[in-house]
Amino acid sequence: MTKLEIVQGDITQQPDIDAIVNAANDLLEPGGGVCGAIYRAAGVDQLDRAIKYLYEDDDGVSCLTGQCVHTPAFDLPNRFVIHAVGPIWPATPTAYDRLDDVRQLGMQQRRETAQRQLASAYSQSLILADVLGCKSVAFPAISTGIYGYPPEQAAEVAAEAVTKTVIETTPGIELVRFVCFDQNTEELLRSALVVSAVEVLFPSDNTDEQLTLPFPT
Ligand code: AR6
Repeated sequence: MTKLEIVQGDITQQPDIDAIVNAANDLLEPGGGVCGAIYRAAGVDQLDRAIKYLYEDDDGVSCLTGQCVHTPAFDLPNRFVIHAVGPIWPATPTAYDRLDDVRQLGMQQRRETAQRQLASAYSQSLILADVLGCKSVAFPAISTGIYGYPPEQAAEVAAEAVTKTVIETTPGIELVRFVCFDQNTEELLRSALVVSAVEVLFPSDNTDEQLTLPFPT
């Protein structure tokens, strides 16, 4: 059984965790927020060199949104950094939308895509950590900073994706820690985890079945 923990703190200060997750960008470049903190703590030059050495091809370095790659953690006290690319929240119609009707998906569909990509960033990180033999993983609140994903919705997606993945796919992971930078994120995640745990353990599909079961006469 996997233990899920929520703490308030800094993702770079989790010495008892095997793999910490970076809220990366799709070019895997050093950035601000969590990404900047992780690069500084790991050592900017060595992390940057590792990324290029491991993942550069003729088109440069990139990682699809919703996917992840890993590097050593270098000067961080962890074994690995998993660089997961969360989605940018589609907030307002862009010039691109107005110009290109044919390829325009519509705001609702783009938000649904972002939701799937965010869930994937969490579940793929856990699957990769499991493949790497990690027993513990720490996540920041991916996409809720510079990428603008609304924190409440992001907490629901994170809670559901992690709960489902550890139960269905990566039971070998013993500890998942959500490291929240502020109290609001922590509270949102705490509520979302309670809801998703109940939903995963008692799926609503079964409720009707249970209610309509014939009673013995
Ligand atoms: N530890 C834990 N959480 C943190 C820390 C920290 N040290 N620092 C910030 N947060 P963000 P994103 C919280 O912007 O939205 C980067 O430039 C923060 O308060 O780091 O996925 C990348 O390179 C927020 O709740 O990630 C990308 O270009 C959450 O972590 C882009 O930003 C995520 O904020 C990714 O944006």
